[in-house]
Amino acid sequence: MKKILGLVVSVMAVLLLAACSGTSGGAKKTYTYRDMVVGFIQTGSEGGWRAANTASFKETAGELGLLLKFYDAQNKLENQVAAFRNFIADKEVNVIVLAALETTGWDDVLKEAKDAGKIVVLEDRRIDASEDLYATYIGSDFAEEGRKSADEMCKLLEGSASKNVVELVGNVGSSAAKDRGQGFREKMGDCGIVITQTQTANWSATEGKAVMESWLKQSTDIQGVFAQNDEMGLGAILAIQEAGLKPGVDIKILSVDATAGAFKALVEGTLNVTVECNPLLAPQVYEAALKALNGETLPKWVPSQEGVFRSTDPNLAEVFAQRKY
Ligand code: GYE
Repeated sequence: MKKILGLVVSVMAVLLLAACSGTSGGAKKTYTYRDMVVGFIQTGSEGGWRAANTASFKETAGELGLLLKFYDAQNKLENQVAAFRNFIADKEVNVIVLAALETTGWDDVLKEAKDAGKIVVLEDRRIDASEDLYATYIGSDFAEEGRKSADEMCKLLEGSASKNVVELVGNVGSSAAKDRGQGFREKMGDCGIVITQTQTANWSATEGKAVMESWLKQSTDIQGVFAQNDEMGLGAILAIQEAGLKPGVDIKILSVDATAGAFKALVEGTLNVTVECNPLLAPQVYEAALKALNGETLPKWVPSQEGVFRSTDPNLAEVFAQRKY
């Protein structure tokens, strides 16, 4: 009798324990996209690349059936940090996606998000923070884009007696600007390129034109322009034309992104090269977030695959016609 009683008590204790631990023998919840509520903190709307990146997140959210709460920080870091904290406080949000304006200043909010049990995925821009504070980073190898840019500029300036290149920089705190500049400098020495001017034009066509105008007033002994994005390159092209010179001929122009504006300039011959930077990252980001929600450990960086497009490419018009952005 005592044995039976002891057995009954033991079984009840196990069931009680299981019930308290919430497992009660039931399977662990498996999340689907319909369970995902994503707080997305975008940089702003500074150009064609950014418009395509935003569209990717909005369109893919609709296709997958997840709820996207989109925030445009209007290129202000303080807005991004505030939005981050709002999404942490928002009980509905279980995933936070960040396109960081700057590489630094994220440790506090990332720790707060971790403590709140929120999944964080970095998209587009990498940051300087401990890897255990985010699930993964989905974005380009900007340093490789910089190295590709230098290699292509070397080809454009082959045979030129001088190889003076001016550099239009994105916003200086961003990983895209830092890494593209670093990559370009790693390889420019291979052919004797000298950077004679470098200045930020904040990813903007208007600022790119103004900066290029100021450089041309100082000297026209410029053989190449390395613009860290297409908008600034297109601005430089206008300034070169207004100075009575032929962009793409008198001065070689290379930019980064491969947006529609750049393809138009490639076809016209005013732009020589655009190095692709893929903005259509949402499918990879949402897939990574779902895996993280379901407890999977992810690689800390998933680089995008990207190409190079030149005004001399034989099938340029056909390629342009098939592109999404
Ligand atoms: O090159 C530029 C945008 O982070 C890769 O940001 C992105 C960059 C892109 O403003 O056009």
